[in-house]
Amino acid sequence: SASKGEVSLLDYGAGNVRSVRNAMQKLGYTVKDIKSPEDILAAKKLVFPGVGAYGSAMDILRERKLIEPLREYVLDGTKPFMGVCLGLQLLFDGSEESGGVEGLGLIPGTVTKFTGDDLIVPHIGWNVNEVKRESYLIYLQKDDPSSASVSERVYFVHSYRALPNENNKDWVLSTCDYGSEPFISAVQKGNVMATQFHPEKSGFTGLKIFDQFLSGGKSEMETSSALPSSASSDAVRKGLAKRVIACLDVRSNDAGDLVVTKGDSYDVREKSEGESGDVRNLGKPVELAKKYFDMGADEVSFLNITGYRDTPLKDAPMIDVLKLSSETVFVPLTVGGGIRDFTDSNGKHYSSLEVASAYFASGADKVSIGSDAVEVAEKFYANNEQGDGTSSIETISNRYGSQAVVISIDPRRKYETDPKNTKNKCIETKRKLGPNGEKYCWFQCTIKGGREGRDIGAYELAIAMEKLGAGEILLNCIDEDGQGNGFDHELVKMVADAVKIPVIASSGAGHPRHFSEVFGAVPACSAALAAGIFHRDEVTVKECKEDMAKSGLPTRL
Ligand code: 1PR
Repeated sequence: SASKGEVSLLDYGAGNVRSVRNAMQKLGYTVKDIKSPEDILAAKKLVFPGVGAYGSAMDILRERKLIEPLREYVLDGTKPFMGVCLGLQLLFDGSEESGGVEGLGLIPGTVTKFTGDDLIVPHIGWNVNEVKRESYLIYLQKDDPSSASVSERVYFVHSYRALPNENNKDWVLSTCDYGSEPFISAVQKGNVMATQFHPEKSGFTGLKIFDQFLSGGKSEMETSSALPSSASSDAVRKGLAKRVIACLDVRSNDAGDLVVTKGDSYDVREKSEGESGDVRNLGKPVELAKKYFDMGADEVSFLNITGYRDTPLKDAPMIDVLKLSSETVFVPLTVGGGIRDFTDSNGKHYSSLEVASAYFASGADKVSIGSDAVEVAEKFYANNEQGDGTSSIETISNRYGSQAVVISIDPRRKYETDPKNTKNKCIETKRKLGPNGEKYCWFQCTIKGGREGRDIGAYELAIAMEKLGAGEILLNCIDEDGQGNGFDHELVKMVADAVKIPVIASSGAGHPRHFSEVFGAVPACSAALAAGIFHRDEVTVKECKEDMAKSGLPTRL
């Protein structure tokens, strides 16, 4: 079909901008890259997705002499401008991020870090906007002028935010409630618009916001399910939703094809006559990712489960899986497996930062680090609870932001007759006693997909990772993996109560009610992930969410 016209994209190379590009292309626009200061002033429509840290973004814009043309374009105001995330924050006077930095100075106010008692930061996930004034943007419109209306949920991921005040109130289009006070979630004045949330990660709702803005309010996309049904209770419709994540464990099978597989307690081979058989094949990664997006999954994760031994950059299939998936999946994508330093067979060294960068450039929003995190945590404790600045966690989070760094923990229950027998945090278990009736247990971290146990617990690892700059914990459990008996609430509670970053419960989902149960038992748990039940078509994402809504949990339906 004919192009709807040209959109210029300002990609300064600091993170996943591929998804924004893919969204424009999917909407029928031709994307032109900004290469020089002149390109900005020549643009007909300009999209500015900000990624990474505030200070380094300003540094790059300054080096490339883009600050003045950007200011001029926005101040002129005759052509459409759309900023996303940091692309909104940079419009303000400045930010306290990166030790206090000046911004573009186009909107009054300073961007500050979230505050609030026991608040989980980063603010990651699907939240609602409260719309402050009329807008032609149907997903951000005030349908009931007498009271503020709540829009459909959209995807946020950030630790800093701008607050509404007297001086910027004519800019504020919507706010979102999180932390001690509502923050600015969208601004608009004439042709200039910016969102703190990510339209390119907000499913069809987000695509429609882009489309409406870029076409001046004339989106041709289906708009029937515009606003959330007010039939569900406020508890379900409002606030940060508990996320449901679909996970794809990916590896090559014996024929060399990349397949989605699934283990029982991490054993992914079919059982045949006492011998281990073929690698279980549950489908193709790109197709399944699209299927889960269409089913309403809030995020999709790929774990390259042989990443500990394969060299990930040579392992081009994972890069291709991401590139292809990000063309059809408009929710966040995480990739894990093999995020660490390595030297290839030709003796060339790659840093974990380079490995992660290749994944971000291919469409990943977050990378997940497993084995390497355990070794980094051991060094952290040996070094007086300090990092040395060189680890994968520190380098990737410094460059791309903490929200881009997920720690995948693969713990296994270790039973003790006496908690004093281990230096690691031990609980008295009610879930399941040990093989000899032991009452106490801790959760031992493993590396290399559970093949090697280390003398550090999931609790200790999570605390170390938060201190080093990780933004989220993906908490697996080898004992429960593939068992279908529900999540290990004792483990999830122990870790979720220990850190202020979001924790994703994983391993053991066998029924829709298991999601409601873990969120009910552990209010600090932000998300829950499942693999087997979705791959085997036993349970749909929708069934999980309906059960959550019935239990009064904030849910993106
Ligand atoms: O150590 O940084 O290279 O990362 C390797 C990654 O691969 C880690 O995130 C590790 O969790 C994962 N991994 C390694 N071996 C396996 C395996 O299964 N043999 N899979 C593996 C981990 C666990 C979950 C699973 C849930 C839910 N899979 O992701 O999806 O347990 O399953 P369920 O709902 O069916 O119970 P590195």
